[in-house]
Amino acid sequence: MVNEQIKETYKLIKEMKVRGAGRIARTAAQALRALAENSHATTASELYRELKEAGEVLKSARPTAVSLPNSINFVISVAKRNLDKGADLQQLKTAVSEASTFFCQSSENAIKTIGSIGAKRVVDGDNVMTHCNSEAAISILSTAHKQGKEFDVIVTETRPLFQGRVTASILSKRGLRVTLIPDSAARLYMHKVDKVVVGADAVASNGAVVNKIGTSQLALVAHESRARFYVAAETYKLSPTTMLGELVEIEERSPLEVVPAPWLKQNRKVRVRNPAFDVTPPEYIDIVITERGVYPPQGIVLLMKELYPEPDSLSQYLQS
Ligand code: RI2
Repeated sequence: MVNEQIKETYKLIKEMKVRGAGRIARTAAQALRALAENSHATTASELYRELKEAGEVLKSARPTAVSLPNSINFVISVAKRNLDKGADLQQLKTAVSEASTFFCQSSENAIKTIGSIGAKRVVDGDNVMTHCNSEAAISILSTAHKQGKEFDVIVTETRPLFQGRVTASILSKRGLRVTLIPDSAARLYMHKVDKVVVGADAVASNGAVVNKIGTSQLALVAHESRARFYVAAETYKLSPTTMLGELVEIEERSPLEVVPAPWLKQNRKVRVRNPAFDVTPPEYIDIVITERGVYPPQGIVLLMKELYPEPDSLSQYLQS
């Protein structure tokens, strides 16, 4: 039985009270840390079993963002290594706590680094479009703004949960010039757009990017309009199991996020679908901006192989 805190974290992630691929990864790592610190386990093996069980529960909260299993696998792989080396209970607790802190700090640093790398691609006079709410994409735009670059940002509102409003509000409060548009207006505005910058929930080994629903439509329209299409993705968004042929599962959420309950009742025969993500093929992406540098989508597999040499075992991500 997993403890209350893990159940609470599961709920927060599932109900999207905590959302954004990077944020859910850090939240899961922190939950494992809290579990280790507060556990009543009497042996290291018992604690390890608790961590594994909690990890599986947390991973099941949302199926698409690969940052979630990557962060959990990282913390648990450190625990496993320590257990195998004969760590006692206290040593295991310390190792888990340090691994969690390390993951969270690396994540924050990655977002900053992506900001400074990506900001080089923003120039005075640009019109930059972004979609949904991505810390990595926001980092690029905010960094470019801090550097004194003068540009405009167009934010799509991102139905059904309107996370684009969150982005518009953050950027506007930071002093950027922001226009919010409905998703359906993207093509109308694309002719003035120079660059589109979006985040990622998962990057597959062929360079395809899974991100918030509507991203692939934007990419298609950007391609038609010859606007550049940039993806900002920390390396824990790379999906190692796609190298083994696994597909990224697209989360389908409740129809009640799309239409209210009374409407659904009155229109029982209408099937309402609510896929949370879509897949943008590599040919519509110019570059993937990671904290390890800028990659063409077709080259991302090289980085993936380096960071995840054993894709089907516990993640090697960030291990020294
Ligand atoms: P960062 C979000 O998913 C959006 O799809 C966003 O583009 C992506 O995670 C990456 O966000 P959701 O959790 O990690 O809102 O860059 O469904 O913040």
